[in-house]
Amino acid sequence: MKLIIAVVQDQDVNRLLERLLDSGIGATKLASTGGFLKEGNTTLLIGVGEEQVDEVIGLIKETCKARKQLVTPLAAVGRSISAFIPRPVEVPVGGATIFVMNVERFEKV
Ligand code: 2BA
Repeated sequence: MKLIIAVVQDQDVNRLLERLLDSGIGATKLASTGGFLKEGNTTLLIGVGEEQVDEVIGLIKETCKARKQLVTPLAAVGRSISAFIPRPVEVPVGGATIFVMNVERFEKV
């Protein structure tokens, strides 16, 4: 068995959960915060058999879009404003950040 950990944008998560449910795949949704932007995103825990990993990654690719988000550089690194006025810059975010891990043991009791 594998555990897929997928960090996705909030805007995509409901459609992705619907697609997973339609395919009979269970998921747990956790509220999370990106370390760089310090904004909300969503982390899904998805436990599947090894043969379903590619199907899940395919659904994530179809559902989760890359977007651009504005970030003010000094705010992001937490330094005080001194010599210049910070200008927001665009950073690309997503579609999704995906980790696939081996599950040593799985039980529902
Ligand atoms: P954040 O950490 O808020 O990052 C949002 C986006 O900001 C990133 O999009 C990336 O394009 C940019 N970014 C991140 N760190 C940067 C840096 N040091 N310099 C310049 N730009 C930077 P994604 O790469 O698509 O990541 C989206 C979210 O996925 C991240 O939100 C974070 O929550 C998660 N993530 C990404 N890589 C990860 C990793 N190696 N481990 C755990 N979570 C990760």
